[in-house]
Amino acid sequence: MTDLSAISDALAAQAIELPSWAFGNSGTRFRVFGTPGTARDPYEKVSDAAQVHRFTGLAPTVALHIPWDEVDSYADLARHAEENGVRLGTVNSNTFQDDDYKFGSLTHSDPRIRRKAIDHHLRCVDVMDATGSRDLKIWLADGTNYPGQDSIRARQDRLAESLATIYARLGEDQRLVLEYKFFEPAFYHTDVPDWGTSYVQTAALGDRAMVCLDTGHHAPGTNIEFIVAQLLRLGKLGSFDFNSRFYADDDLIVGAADPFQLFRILFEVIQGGGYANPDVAFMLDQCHNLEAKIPGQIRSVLNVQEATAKALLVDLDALRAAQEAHDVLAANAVFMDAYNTDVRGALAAWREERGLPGDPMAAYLASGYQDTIEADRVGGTAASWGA
Ligand code: LRH
Ligand code: MN
Ligand code: MN
Repeated sequence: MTDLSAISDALAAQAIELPSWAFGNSGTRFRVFGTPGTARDPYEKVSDAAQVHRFTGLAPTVALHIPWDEVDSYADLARHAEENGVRLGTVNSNTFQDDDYKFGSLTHSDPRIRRKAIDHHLRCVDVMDATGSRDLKIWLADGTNYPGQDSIRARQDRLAESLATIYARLGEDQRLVLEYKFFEPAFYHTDVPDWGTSYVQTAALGDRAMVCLDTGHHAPGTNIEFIVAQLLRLGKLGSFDFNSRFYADDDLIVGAADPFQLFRILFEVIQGGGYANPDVAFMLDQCHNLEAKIPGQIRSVLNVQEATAKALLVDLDALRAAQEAHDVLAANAVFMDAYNTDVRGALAAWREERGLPGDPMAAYLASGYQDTIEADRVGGTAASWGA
């Protein structure tokens, strides 16, 4: 069995934030299928997220999305989280499901709409104050569909102004992370399409504004680990939204489509000092359209843990020696040796040493929680992506 003793402390430091929306029903524009036992409100989403942490020890926080996770008292929701052994984390804003934002939100040419979008973000900061959350995560659907539709440049200027107003409202210990995405729902141009735009906009704000990298938000073939290395170099990598994709922004289980890419990303994170570093938040941004949601999230965090263990196992001395000698094949072999190591048995033993189940997935299925929620949650409407 692989010896994990040298990386044991590093593994113990791992913390992955879960998205509340992964516990609601979701789908494509063709159909949202129901799944038995799906959470009906933010309280049930948090309870379900807590199960993932209970069986893996990997997921101590839950991200909220406003207004999907609207509740009367966020302090009460935070209490509920703590009673369940987790905490509330990042607050995500949402300016993409309101008719007013048809032509933009923080970039809109009409000052009234822009103000409304800014006010939504200020409210999100109020929520953060109540929950003790550190990060406000902003992803904008803003953009245009046709060349000439609007001034690309004027929209950047308006975005800068709106972000500055939001940034000024943040507390000393709070941060703003700006997520980029190269397309969808806008198809000609997106106002924050790439890490460069996110970097430029957040650099203008200050040190507490960082970039959020969603692994599904790049053109096919993009070398994402290069972006990771660059942002860490610049001190601007604030957070990850992990998921995997075959085609577009598929939001599938992280490590499912391309486990090698996940390994390469985590290797750059570790080399760049971004691992176990409070400045870099590791979140999932996924949807479970077909599979059960809690096991789907358990699989996800275990995939991240497995890739992390492999990335931590790279023999750096051997790698550097091969690199210095420009021995291309030897360097690549050192890298691949770590990736090809089967760490599953060793990780199971590592978990058991810490009082966790060796096989979290089996332990969850045996716990009866899934049967209970399927039997109990029959009334009401299951929460869905967007409600
Ligand atoms: C946009 C996005 C963003 C949203 C989430 C639901 O595609 O990745 O992070 O908040 O999906
Ligand atoms: Mn995302
Ligand atoms: Mn996305």
